[in-house]
Amino acid sequence: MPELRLGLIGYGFMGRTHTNAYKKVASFFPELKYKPVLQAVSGRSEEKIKAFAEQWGYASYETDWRKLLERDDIDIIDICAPNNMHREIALAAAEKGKMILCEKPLSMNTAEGEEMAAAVEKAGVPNGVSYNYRRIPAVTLAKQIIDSGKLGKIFHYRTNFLQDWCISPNVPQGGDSAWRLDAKVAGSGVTGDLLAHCIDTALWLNGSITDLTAMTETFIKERKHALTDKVEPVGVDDACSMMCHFANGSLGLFESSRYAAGHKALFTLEINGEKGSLRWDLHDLHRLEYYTKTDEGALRGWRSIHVTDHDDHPYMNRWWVPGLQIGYEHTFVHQVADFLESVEKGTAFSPNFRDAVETQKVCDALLKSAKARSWESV
Ligand code: SOE
Repeated sequence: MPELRLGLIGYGFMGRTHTNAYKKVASFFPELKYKPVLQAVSGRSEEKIKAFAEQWGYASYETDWRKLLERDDIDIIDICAPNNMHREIALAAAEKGKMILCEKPLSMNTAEGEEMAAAVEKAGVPNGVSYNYRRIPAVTLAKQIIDSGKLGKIFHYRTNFLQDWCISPNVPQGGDSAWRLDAKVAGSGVTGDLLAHCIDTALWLNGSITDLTAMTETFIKERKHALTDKVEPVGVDDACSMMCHFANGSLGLFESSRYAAGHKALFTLEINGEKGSLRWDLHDLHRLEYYTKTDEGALRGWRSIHVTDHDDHPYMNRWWVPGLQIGYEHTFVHQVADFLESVEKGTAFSPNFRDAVETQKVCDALLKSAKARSWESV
C-alpha cells in the first residue's frame, strides 16, 4: 500500500479529530490505495508538541511549520492552525506541491480565499476544506433524497447552529483556548465559525444563494485578552441571523449564536418542498426525519429514519452492524477516506478550496449587510 505521509499543523481540538481519522481510515476503508502515515506534527511550544506527537504516535515534530514544508518526506499538509494562518500556510504548501486539507473556514475573507483557491489550482495539488458535517450519514442521505427529486420544488430552507459558551463575561478573548473570540485571529465570530457550517451544507443541499439580508450582535463588548491581560473591545459577532433567496427560488432562514443557553452544539436543518420535507439535528445525528405527501392519508406523518442500515445508508457498511450508530468523530474518518479516494482517482474532493470560497462570499455579504442594514447580492 503506498504511503501518504502527513504533516499536521496545529494540535488543538481539530488536530485531535483529524489525527484520529488518519489513524483509523485504513482499517475501515481497506480498499483505499493510499495509507496515511503520521509523519510529523508542528506547533510552537516544544513541550506541548512533543507530548502531542508521543500521545498520538507521530514519528517526529517541528516547532516551525515552515520546516514541515521543506521536508521531502511530507506529502500532505493538514492545516488545523487558527484561521489567520490558513492563507500563508496554504500558499506556501501549494508552492511546494503538497496536497492540502484545510480546516474551516477556508480563510479570513473572500479575497484571501480566492487567492488560496487560485494557488492550489495553479499548483495542481489535491485540496479540500473540512466541512465535516456533510459526511454525517443522515446528512449525506438527505442530499441523496433531495437529488432524487423526492421533495420536488423546494420552498424553504431553515438552519441553526447554536452554542452557549460565551454567556459569561469572564470568558477571555485570544490565546490558545479563546482565539475564536479574537477578530485578528478568527476573522469573524459565529458567522465564520458556526454559520459557515450551515452555509456549506445549505449550498450543497439546496444550491447557491443569490442575495441576503442579515443582522449581527456583539452582546459583550469588552473582554480581557488572554495574551495581554488587558480588557479590550470584542471585534467578533456573537450572534447572527440571515434571510436569503436561493437561486432555485426557495427562501432561507439562518441563525447562529454562542448565547443560546442550554444549547452546546445544536446544528439543525429543515427543508420543505412541494412533495415533502426533511429535518435533521446534530444532537440526534443518526436520525433523519422525513415527511412525504405520497404516504397513504391515514398513515401520513413524519418518519424518523434510524440511519444505520448497511445496504441503504451512506458510509454505514464500514462500521458495526445495522442498528448500531456512529458519531461525530466518524465524519472526519469519512472525510479523509473521501479525500484519499479523490487522490487515487484524480477527481476533485468536495468541498475543495474553490467550493469553500462560495461559503466565504456568503459570510462576507452577511457581515456587510449587517453593518449597512442592507440587502446584499452574493
Ligand atoms: C466552536 O466551538 C466549534 O468548535 C467550531 O469551531 C467547530 O467548527 C464546530 O464543529 C463545533 O464548534
